[in-house]
Amino acid sequence: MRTALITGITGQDGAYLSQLLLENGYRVVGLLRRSASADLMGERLKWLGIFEDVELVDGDLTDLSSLLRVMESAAPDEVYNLAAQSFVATSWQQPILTGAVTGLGAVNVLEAVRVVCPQAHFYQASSSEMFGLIREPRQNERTPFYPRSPYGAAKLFAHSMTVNYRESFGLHASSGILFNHESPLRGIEFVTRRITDGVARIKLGLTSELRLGNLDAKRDWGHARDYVRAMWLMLQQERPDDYVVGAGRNFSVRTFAQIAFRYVKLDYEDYVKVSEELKRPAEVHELLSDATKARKALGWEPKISLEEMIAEMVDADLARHGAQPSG
Ligand code: NDP
Ligand code: GDR
Repeated sequence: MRTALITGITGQDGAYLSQLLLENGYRVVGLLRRSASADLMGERLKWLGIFEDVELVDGDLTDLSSLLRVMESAAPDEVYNLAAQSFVATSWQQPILTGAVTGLGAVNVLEAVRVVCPQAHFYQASSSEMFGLIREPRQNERTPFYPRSPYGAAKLFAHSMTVNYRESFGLHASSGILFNHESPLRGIEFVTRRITDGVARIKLGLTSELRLGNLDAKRDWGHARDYVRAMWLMLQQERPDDYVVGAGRNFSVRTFAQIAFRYVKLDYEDYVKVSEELKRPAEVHELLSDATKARKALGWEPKISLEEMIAEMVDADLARHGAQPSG
């Protein structure tokens, strides 16, 4: 039985990746940071019905000693570094924490792998936010980076260190440069969940408006369930490498809202209000992937359409607020 260690197991991707690995017969060990609200942890794993099937071990990305200990006890064949301060807007308010967790934290994991289990295959959760102010209309592995937030800059540092550990120490270290991926398990602060939760509340008469920031930003959105499969495929390759993963088409926040409201037979223009304070100090206006390499080398294809994903997310939010699915 192969063992996978996942940092960030309690997040959106950690939950779906755990499910995929369990289905493939893995022993799944996840890093859990200490919380005073321990009883509230693991909600996403519970939602997927796999909470009892994973092993959770204490540790924090900023504490190298805890990572060394966890590597020794878990003895992983594969390590997926998904933990991060992952909300871009917060990274301007907490730039030092974001650097410590999202940037240096990745180096702590790389160090622990190098010292304890150098044969393990390592995955770094890199991000399309590293492209920031885009240098090419479609971004692939050769597109220059231009991060626009402390988050993007921290991810670029972690990404560069992953390449460096591969080239300096021969680690089987790969990076997935993933474009936005969403699901019913997306954190409530991200724009897609904010919209689908708002749609559900409005439909049920719990509120009468939805406040959003920049409606013109465009993102290349996919479903997390599709994207964690790409992570796993990368670690099954003989040689480590970097891959862009995205659907290859983008939509504006406005269009996402339009589709979500239309799904419950409402018009977004009647409910969406723009709040200046939800706009960012520096915006990533648009992102669009060229995932040719992942398609060819990994045989990866996304299977879930944007419309299917939005329907699933709205239905899940309606159910969370106590209603029946509408579709
Ligand atoms: P989430 O924000 O849902 O999950 C982040 C995870 O990191 C949580 O499990 C969180 O734990 C954990 N974490 C945060 N700080 C620490 C710490 N100091 N020590 C240990 N664990 C910590 O992110 P996603 O699942 O959406 O994303 C997974 C990764 O992929 C992230 O690195 C993200 O930046 C990156 N990424 C995401 C994309 C997306 O569209 N979703 C696209 C590209 C990259 P807790 O539950 O305790 O808060
Ligand atoms: P992003 O995701 O910053 O792309 O990072 P987010 O959903 O937060 O924003 C996407 C775009 O929508 C605009 N926007 C709003 N965003 C939020 N959160 N709330 C709003 O009300 C709102 N209105 C408009 C934003 O300005 C932005 O342009 C996500 C995270 O998962 C990162 O961790 C990951 O690396 C990248 O995706 C790829």
